[in-house]
Amino acid sequence: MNFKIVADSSADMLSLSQVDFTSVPLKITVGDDTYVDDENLNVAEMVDVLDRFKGRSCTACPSPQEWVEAFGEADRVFCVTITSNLSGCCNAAKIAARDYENQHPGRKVFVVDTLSTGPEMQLIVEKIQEWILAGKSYEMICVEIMAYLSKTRLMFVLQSIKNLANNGRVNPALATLVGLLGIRIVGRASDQGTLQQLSKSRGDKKALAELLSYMKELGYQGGRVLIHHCENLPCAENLKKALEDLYPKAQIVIDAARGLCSFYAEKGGLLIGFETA
Ligand code: X90
Repeated sequence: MNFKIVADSSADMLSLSQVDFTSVPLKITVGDDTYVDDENLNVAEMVDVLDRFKGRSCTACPSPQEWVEAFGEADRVFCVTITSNLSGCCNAAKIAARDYENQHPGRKVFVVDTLSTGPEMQLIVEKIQEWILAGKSYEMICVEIMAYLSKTRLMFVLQSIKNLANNGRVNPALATLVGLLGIRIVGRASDQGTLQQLSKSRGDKKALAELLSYMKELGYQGGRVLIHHCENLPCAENLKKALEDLYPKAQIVIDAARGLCSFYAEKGGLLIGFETA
């Protein structure tokens, strides 16, 4: 029985070390150019172009066909998607799963709607890998994924929500904050998988303090943390240091966001996925 993990590119993962893995890219259209969010994308260059671009830009999720191709020849697939409340990804994956199972009787696909994105998706993918390596059954892993998901959270600190607002991904009240210089929006993925603003702060220092106190409030007690940043390594490192001071045993990993998350989180944005107790 061979296992495979497939995730859309909003997980910010290009590969996985020990289990068969494929990232299925979303696409980002900026004026007449379309960027495919795969290993060939130069994220820094795209972010730079976006920074200067004044016209319309948007994103698109993979088609069911693209998902099916990624499932390959696996007997058991764990398919991890971005929140179904902000993207058609999960819906396309569910159609793909049904087609795949019909075309290959006996094979199975478990679609996980993470109601989140970025580093929280990565936490889940890595956990599934751990369980596969530990020899757990497909059925067992399906059950455990849902339990694990209820213990992980996603928070974010954004300097701009222009792209989220222009693409109708935040509520209009939040969208009015667009472009306020020096303002940081601290928020979380809500239980419905939408953006929920928790506070507005002026400057990075205050935003990080807010973030830390909300992490605690949401149940963080020193578990695993993944920080994905869009061109903002200094801020990610400050957060890592602050967390290590408070939780010396915490396992914290920093990584750069790939295309989709960089498009929406924008320059300076941080996404933080973490485990609660
Ligand atoms: O289908 C598509 O075109 C993709 C649309 C994705 C829209 C939202 C992406 C958000 C990326 C921004 C901050 C974190 C938000 C967390 C909410 C669950 C990252």
